[in-house]
Amino acid sequence: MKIMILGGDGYLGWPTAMHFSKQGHEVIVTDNFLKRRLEMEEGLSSLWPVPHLHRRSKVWKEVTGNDIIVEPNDLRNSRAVYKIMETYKPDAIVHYAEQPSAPYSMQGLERASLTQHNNVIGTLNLLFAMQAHCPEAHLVKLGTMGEYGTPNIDIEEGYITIDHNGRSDTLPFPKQPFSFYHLSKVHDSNNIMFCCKNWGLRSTDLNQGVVYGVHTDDTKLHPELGTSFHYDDIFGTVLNRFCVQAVVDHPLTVYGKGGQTRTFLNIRDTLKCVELAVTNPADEGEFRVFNQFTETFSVLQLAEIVKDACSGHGIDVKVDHIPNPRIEKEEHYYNPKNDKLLALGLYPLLLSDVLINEMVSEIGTAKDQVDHGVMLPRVKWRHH
Ligand code: USQ
Repeated sequence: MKIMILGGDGYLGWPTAMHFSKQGHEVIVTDNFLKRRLEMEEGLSSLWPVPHLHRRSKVWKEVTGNDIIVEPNDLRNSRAVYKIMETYKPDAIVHYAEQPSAPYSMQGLERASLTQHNNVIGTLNLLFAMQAHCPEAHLVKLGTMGEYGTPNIDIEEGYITIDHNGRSDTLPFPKQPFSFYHLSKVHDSNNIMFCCKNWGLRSTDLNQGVVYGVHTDDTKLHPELGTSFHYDDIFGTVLNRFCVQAVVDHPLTVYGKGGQTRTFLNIRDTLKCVELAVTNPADEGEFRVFNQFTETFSVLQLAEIVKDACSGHGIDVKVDHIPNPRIEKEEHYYNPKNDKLLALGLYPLLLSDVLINEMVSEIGTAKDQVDHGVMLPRVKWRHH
C-alpha cells in the first residue's frame, strides 16, 4: 500500500513510518516540525538528541535498503496539502500531525489558539484535499481517550445507543474533554464524521490512551533510528516521567490524590493498533471509532508499580502527592471498552517489570542529561 504518515518526525510518527516501511509498503512522511520549534521556545528537549528526519530516512535506507520518502509539509497551508495529496494519492493516511500536549494548550489564549488552529484547521485542510484528490483513501486519525473525560457510565467506542422518551437512537458518545488540546481532538472528530457522512470519505478515529516506552523493534536497529523521549511537565506523559524521576532520585510527582484513572498502552502496541486499522479499512462513508489502549491504571497505582519494579534494582523510589495543577476528578468511576482492536487481533503487551526495566536502563544511559528543573508542574488549569 501507499501509506502517508503525517507528523512523521514525532514520538509515534517515526516508529510508525519504519514499521510500515519494513513490511514493504511505500511510505511517505510529512511534518511541519512545529514540535521541534515549540520545544525550543519552551526550553525543553528530548532526553536524547533526535537526528532530523532526512538523516533518519538516510540511515534507515542504509540499514534496511528501504525508502522512507520525506516531504516537509504544513497542514495549515491548504495549497501545500492539496498539492501533496494530488502528487501521491495515498491509499491510507495516518494522521499524527498535531500539537500533542494538554499542559501546552492550557498556558493561555496564544497557545490554546495555536493548538486548535494547528490541529483543527490542519485536519480540515486535509479533509478538503482528500475529497479533491484521494476520496477513496482511508484516514486513520489519532484521537484521544481524553475526548470522553471520566463519565459515571461505561465508555463505549465512539457511539452509544440511548433510549429516550420511548424512542431509541445510536448517537456519538458524549464528550467531556480535559483541556483545550483534548477539545481540539473532539472538534476534529466532529469534522471528520461530518465529511464521512456528507462526502463518503472513510475514516477510523483511534482514541488512544497514554503511551509509554522508549523502543520498538526498529528503533533498536541503529543509534540514529531512535525516537524522541520527553519527561518534562509539558510534553512528557505520566509513566515516562515517573521512570525518569525514579532514575534521578526525584520523588514521583503524583498530582493530588492520584485516584485519577487513565488508559495506557506500550509504544509497540500503538504500531500494532495502527497497522490493524490500516489493514482493515473503514467502508466508504463510515466514521469508525476504536478505543486504543490495553490497560487502565490510576496514577497512584502506576507510581506503586514503578516503585516496586525499581526496588528490585536497589533503587528506593519515593512517591510524593503534590497539589494538582489540573482540574480533573481525583476519584471516579472509569470503565472504557476496547473490544474492537482486540476483535481485529490485538494481543496486548501488558505493563510489567520487564518493560519498566527496559525504560529505566535506557534512561540510565542518559541520566546526566536530565534537566531537574522540569519535574514539578508549572502549568495550572485555573489561574486564580
Ligand atoms: N499526572 C500526574 N503526575 C505527573 C504527570 C501527570 O499525576 O507528573 C497525571 C495527570 O494529572 C493526569 C494523568 O497523569 O491525570 C495523565 O497525564 P499525562 O500528562 O500523562 O497525559 P494527558 O495530559 O492526558 O495527555 C497524554 C498525551 C496526549 C494524549 C493523552 C491520552 O500527551 O497526547 O492524547 O495522553 S489520554 O490521557 O487518554 O487523553
